[in-house]
Amino acid sequence: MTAQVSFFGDLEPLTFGGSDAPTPSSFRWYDKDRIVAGKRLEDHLRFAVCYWHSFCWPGGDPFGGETFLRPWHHGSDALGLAKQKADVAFELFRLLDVPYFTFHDVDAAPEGATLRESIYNLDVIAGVFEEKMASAKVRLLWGTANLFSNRRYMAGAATNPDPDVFAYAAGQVRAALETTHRLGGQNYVLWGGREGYETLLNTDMKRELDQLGRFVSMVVEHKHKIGFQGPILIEPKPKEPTKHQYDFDVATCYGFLERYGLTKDVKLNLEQNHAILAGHSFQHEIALAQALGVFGSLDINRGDDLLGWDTDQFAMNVPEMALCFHELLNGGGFTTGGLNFDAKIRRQSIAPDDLVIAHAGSMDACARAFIAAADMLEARALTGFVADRYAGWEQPEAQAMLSGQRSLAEVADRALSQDLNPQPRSGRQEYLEALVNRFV
Ligand code: XLS
Ligand code: NI
Ligand code: NI
Repeated sequence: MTAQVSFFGDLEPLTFGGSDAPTPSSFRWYDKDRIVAGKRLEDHLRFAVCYWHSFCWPGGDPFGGETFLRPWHHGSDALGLAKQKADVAFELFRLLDVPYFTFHDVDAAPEGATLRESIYNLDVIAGVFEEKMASAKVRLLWGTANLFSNRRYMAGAATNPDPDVFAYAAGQVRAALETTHRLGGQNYVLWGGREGYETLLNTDMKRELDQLGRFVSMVVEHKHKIGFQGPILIEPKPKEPTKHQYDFDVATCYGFLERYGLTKDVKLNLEQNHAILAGHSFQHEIALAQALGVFGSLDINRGDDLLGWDTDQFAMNVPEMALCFHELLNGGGFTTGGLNFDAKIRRQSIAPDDLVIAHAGSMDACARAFIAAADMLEARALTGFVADRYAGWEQPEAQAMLSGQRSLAEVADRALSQDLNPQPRSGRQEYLEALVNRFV
């Protein structure tokens, strides 16, 4: 038959086979129809396969070039190769039975010699996607534009000192947003890959932040103009490629969105490895984004404990993820977001089915972690303890302090008149850690 069948050999679509099922031909934990916390697992987890790491990255590192030798990376007919790549991509989506995928403009379609030509190419491939999606299950979780690889963006896209670069980026984003809309995308992502700086010796930071604020506002205005329903998502990352990224972490992004009046339309796409680079846990970033009302979606992957960069490995650590999913579920789970595998196989994983095994293994790990999280939540193992810990704040006098009905002097006077002498209580961390281990 076609190229896609021969690329993955004779693999059949994966199905749930139970915990003793042989890998990689079955899922052991990801039973998509299992009802967990009131919903099918598939509808909770909303897995997406990303285009860039799986089908575009050739397996290079700073010391060595391509290891994968994908057939669609070699040849001169750029659009033909992009179509071949789409065949393989949709074959992987089918084998994994995933509900979503994600892509950058330049992952899907070759960059042309001009902006106009690039937009034409994207349009052609969007047509190919549309045709494939008509008979496939897979839907688009989000689209995005790559505003960081081309050398024109070396000093930033929206934050570039040259306004023509800002305009060029607007050209790419308009096309990518409209393509995302055309394909029924649920969100649109802006990762500020080059929106940061290397040295203040050549940088006007205030000006660059204002440029970025205006750029994101323009994207929001355009989203409304074309009737795109989903949120715009920005993606925090503290460093790499630039030394100082303007979208450092959740707290920094929230400050940025507040300053430019964007919190209503823009939410956050959080990534595990980025959280670690920022000196946080993923769990912390999820909980904070939810607390601030800007939670959007997740890029699921894993950093390496010993390496200080964005290794983007497939997430496999069940106990760690269980705590993240506990936050996710406790905050109500996804609405338009999902779990996007912003993850790449290692450069020695050169067999075609390594792509299948990596995704399936991580889907299983996520499912297992999610089930543990749902059990923990149902038992109120952690939430019950936390509610008790703060129970004093439910008392009328405490509520009055919080709601602005008491001044500092009134509160202070009460502490004196009642001769308050509060006694510390144990935080019971080890008790709780041991409790978590009963579920994972
Ligand atoms: C890179 C980012 C990127 C975004 C999409 O570190 O994670 O892959 O998710 O541009
Ligand atoms: Ni990402
Ligand atoms: Ni990343």
